[in-house]
Amino acid sequence: TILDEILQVKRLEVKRMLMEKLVVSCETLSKRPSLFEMLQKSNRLEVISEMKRASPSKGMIANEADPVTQAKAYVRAGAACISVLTDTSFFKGSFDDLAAVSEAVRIPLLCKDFIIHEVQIDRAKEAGASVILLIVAALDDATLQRLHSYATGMGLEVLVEVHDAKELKRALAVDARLIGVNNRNLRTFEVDLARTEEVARHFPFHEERIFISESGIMNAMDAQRAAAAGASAVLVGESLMRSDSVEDALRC
Ligand code: IGP
Repeated sequence: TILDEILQVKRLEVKRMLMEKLVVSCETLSKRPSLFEMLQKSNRLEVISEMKRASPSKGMIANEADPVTQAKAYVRAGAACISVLTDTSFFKGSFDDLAAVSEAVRIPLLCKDFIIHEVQIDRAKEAGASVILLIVAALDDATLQRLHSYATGMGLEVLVEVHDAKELKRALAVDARLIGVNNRNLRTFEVDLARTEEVARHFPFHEERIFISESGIMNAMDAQRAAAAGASAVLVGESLMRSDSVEDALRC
């Protein structure tokens, strides 16, 4: 599957990263507000807006997009958080994109990648991210636990991505507080907003946890559907990248 293919490339990337020396001086990194706290306090549906040039399922989306221009437009339009894809092989993003956006905005910043090793978390932090993504489908329980603790231990927030109730259980087992349902199946690319409703049925809303709906949100109706299922935020890439006016797209 495409997920297996991506993970194979990631293992090579990690090998390369491990050979490069990296000094992360945490003190010099400016602190961003907490995404968790922000979403907990908010009483409206928030948007995590994504910088996404291309994807394996859609091919080219916005190849010429400038990450800084895009991120600034997202902030003006009221985004709660900016997500930057840092994968190069499949999504045409980079850690340089993340670093550039980091310089330009002060709001929470999500490093969107297929993280399988600590060295990628070091990179994310160095490039200015305050949140990282961990995909349950890409990790075994022990690795998920280890990477989750590693990231939180260095002051990063973690968005744990699930696709069904079984994966939700695994996310809860590592005590994930930010949990995202990916409406897109990373193995088949099938997108179905009913994933959000299905996982919501099993979500412990009474606990201090945040529920986020990711992918395939194309319009206000989709966003409302996610909100009705209990989502505090939606993670939106493609439809914002294709929109002529991000502000208009986010206003509704
Ligand atoms: C955004 P969309 O359909 O609005 O472009 O989706 C985001 O949810 C998607 O890019 C995504 C993703 C991921 C990408 C969700 N989880 C994991 C890469 C890896």
